[in-house]
Amino acid sequence: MSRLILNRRKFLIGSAALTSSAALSGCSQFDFLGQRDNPIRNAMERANVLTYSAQRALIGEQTLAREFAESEIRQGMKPNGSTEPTTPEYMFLRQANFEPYRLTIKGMVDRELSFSLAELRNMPARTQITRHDCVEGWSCIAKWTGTPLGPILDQAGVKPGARYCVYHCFDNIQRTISGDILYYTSSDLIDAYHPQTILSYGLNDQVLPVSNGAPVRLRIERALGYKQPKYLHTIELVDDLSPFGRGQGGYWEDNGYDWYGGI
Ligand SMILES: Nc1nc2c(c(=O)[nH]1)N[C@H]1C(S)=C(S)[C@@H](COP(=O)(O)O)O[C@H]1N2
Ligand SMILES: [Mo]
Repeated sequence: MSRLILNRRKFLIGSAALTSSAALSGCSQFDFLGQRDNPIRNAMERANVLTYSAQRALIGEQTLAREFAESEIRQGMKPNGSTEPTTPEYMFLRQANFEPYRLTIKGMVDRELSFSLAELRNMPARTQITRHDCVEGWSCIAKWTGTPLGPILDQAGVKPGARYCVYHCFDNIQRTISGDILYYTSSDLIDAYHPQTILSYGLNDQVLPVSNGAPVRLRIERALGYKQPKYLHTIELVDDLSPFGRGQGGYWEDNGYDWYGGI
């Protein structure tokens, strides 16, 4: 963990230094942008691709969240937040036993892809026993089974400028006079490609129940509970989180929770 933080920090210092020296040079100085071989221009161009490729460079350095033994599973996974979505789309899928469900990968990808539940279940699976920590102050150890997200993103072909995955969910977490607010959250690509990040369809050796996010919920094991989107239907690759919700990268993030939400 500390190694990763160090790397993230170095990475941030590096890019901040670049930004500030470019800023110091002042707007009127930006004529050099038209010159092909200007070193500052080259550095700025590299800063743009720093998004996907710099994140990829850190991926090898990732630490794993702690995994537990079967004997440490002491209780069922406590359902929290939405536990029974009532949107028409979700109710339709639920009564059809999720047969027509599709998970879509879209946005800054070379090809938009979608997968049925059967297709996801036929992909290589990973099972992990981990601890879920909710900011409300409780935690549960549970066994999650699903398909790793990284290879699926590779199939879609993440475009070089992409920086985040936005996770769109079916449930109306809040109803307001201007309409339903649907749950969403987001992560960087480091967390998306983390080896323990799985599209989970199994919980404690059973089919994932509706109360815990059926048919598919994402696990990002080094993040807090609100970064574990249930009722997931679309993963959108983007370079900017501001167009979604109130612009903070998630439903709870829009309500003041930290975006990174790391443990
Ligand atoms: N779609 C969706 N995902 C969600 C939530 C939610 O309300 N809707 N709540 C979050 C919070 S705060 C927690 S603690 C966990 C709860 O997951 P669980 O019901 O499996 O315990 O889901 C997270 N993901
Ligand atoms: Mo939570």
